[in-house]
Amino acid sequence: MEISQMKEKLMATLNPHRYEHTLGVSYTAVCLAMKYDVDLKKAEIAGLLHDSAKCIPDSEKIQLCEENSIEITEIEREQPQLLHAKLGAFIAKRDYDITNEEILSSIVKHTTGSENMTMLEKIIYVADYIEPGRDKAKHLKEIRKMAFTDIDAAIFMIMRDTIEYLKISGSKIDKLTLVAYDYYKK
Ligand code: DGI
Ligand code: FE
Ligand code: FE
Repeated sequence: MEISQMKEKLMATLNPHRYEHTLGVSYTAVCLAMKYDVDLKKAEIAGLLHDSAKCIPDSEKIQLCEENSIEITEIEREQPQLLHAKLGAFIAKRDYDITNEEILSSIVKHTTGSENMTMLEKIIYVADYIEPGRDKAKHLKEIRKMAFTDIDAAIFMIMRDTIEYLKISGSKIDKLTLVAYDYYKK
């Protein structure tokens, strides 16, 4: 599928705010891919599709997982919005004909991160946080700069600030998020 066709489809399934965010993540991912020698097209597509399931209502997210044998963890059942990562990969495959496993796994991991990420996974995780439309997170200026000098250090800062934010807002933290943080702390 052509990029332009993907964009049209996304525009029809996301709200305007989410669509703009998606474009921001896509071109930020391309910039990072230039810096870190990753295939530009894969970065562009993964950025475009990473939140493709974001605007599905929570009850439908659960239903879609159940119908398609996608495992739902305990925390995902409590916080169904977390499922948009796994479901994003499902939608990318089903509705956008994406079969490339590197792209699909970067979508699956974009919310919690994980240990030992591939460079494309790192790029999507970071681009999601630093794209120009973001303005609320702490330390954005430093993290944006760090993303282009030491991407692992940027990942550490993002995980640190995300966990702090989740603690302050009283949200449960996914084990994957904590395991990933432990890994990038070193
Ligand atoms: O989908 P986006 O908003 O672009 O970004 P995202 O996929 O990183 O999702 C962001 C939200 O996910 C943010 O409000 C923090 C939340 N999140 C990330 N890790 C965890 C989490 N929420 C919970 N409850 N537990 C986590 O471990
Ligand atoms: Fe997301
Ligand atoms: Fe996002």
